[in-house]
Amino acid sequence: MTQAFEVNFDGLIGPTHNYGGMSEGNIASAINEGDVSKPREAALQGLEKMRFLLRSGLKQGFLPPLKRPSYGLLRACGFHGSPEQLVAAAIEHEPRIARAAFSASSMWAANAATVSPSADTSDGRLHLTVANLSTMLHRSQEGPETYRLLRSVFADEQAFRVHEPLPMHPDFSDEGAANHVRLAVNHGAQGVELLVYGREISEDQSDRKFPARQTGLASRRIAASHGLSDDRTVFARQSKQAINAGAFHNDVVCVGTLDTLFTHELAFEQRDEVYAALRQASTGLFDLNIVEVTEAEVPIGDAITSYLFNSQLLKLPGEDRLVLLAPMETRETETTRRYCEKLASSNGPIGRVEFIDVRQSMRNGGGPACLRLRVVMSEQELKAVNQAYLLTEEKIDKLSEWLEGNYRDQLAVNDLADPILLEELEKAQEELSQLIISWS
Ligand code: SUG
Repeated sequence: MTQAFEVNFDGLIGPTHNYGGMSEGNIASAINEGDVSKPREAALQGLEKMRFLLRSGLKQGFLPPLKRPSYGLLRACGFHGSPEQLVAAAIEHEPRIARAAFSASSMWAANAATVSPSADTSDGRLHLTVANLSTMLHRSQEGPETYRLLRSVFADEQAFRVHEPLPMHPDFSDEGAANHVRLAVNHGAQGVELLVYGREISEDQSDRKFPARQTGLASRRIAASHGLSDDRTVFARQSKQAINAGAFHNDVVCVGTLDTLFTHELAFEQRDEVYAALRQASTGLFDLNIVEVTEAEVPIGDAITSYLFNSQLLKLPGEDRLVLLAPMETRETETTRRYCEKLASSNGPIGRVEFIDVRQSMRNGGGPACLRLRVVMSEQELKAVNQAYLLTEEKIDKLSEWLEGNYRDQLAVNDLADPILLEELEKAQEELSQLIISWS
């Protein structure tokens, strides 16, 4: 069995981070619409999370922000003229489109792609399918750019296969790894992949308060194109109750790694069947631990506002039990704080909880787990990946210097109309490209 590592590629938070209120069904995004954001603080919080993981002995990568504003989106929506004219006209006539064009949403790298490690795929390559993110306008522009980016990060075709997004149609709505969990005895062993969806294509949606962003069809086509084994793959439906409470992605109510699934009891529509299917799929590979949090312990509403489950569940070198890297908000919500205390004093598979400050992202509904794309890689794959995107502390220092020199302290939605902002964004982009080139 080959040794493998879980590498977290975090989305570097871009200089246009703002509170656009763009995501229906994402309660934090709706509540904070129109607030003044703090792009510099947001990006520094993200970098400090990466530094924390690196210092904990894990391998850490990053994905640069996609270029914003997206003039392509504005042109496609019928605006024309110079960049300044495009932006000014969009802000005047269709502010929602303007906000979409400026969205820094690629920071939530868990939505970049679904990833299957080479130990699970029929051709022995590591497969990544870029998510089409078709449900939300501002996110639907990410796919083609993310595809180009992932092609350059995972360029070696002997080792990696990067798939284009599924067709841009509601039948194939796909939100990437936010609806995917991989379990295994150790990272290098064959695993069980759990693909979670919110609707089937022909279903009546009238009992839904919020959109279900992933279809069963999309999940099944991804599993097939990655060459996953039927016996080791489980498809599960998110519960309507969870979606209606604001769990717009499964990773808001569930996270798993190695032999442990940490989940809210209301995460899945047919909970008992899902657990039984996971136990069946893991037979002969590992003994599955399910750490289930009940509604009585943590009401689903608290799980969603605190983001208890949008934590990173990590195996740190030298520690026997798993560590849960949770957002600060989990410590500030009574029920989740109590639950974390209980977890730490129990002798279950999760031995410790650490809290991290990613408040700027949290206010848009993005916790620690949203900010990272997990890629399980063998030694050989680690050598084959584009080294520019693997971090060291020195690179983190450089990125933090770069953003200190380029990001605004504050950004109000009205500031998007400022033509000087466009010049600043061009300069920031150019300097970041130069840095990455110097690391290639
Ligand atoms: O898609 N928020 C993102 C948050 C994504 C969280 N990702 C995971 N759960 N893995 C979303 O809803 C809000 C942007 C705004 O309103 O400006 C936003 O897109």
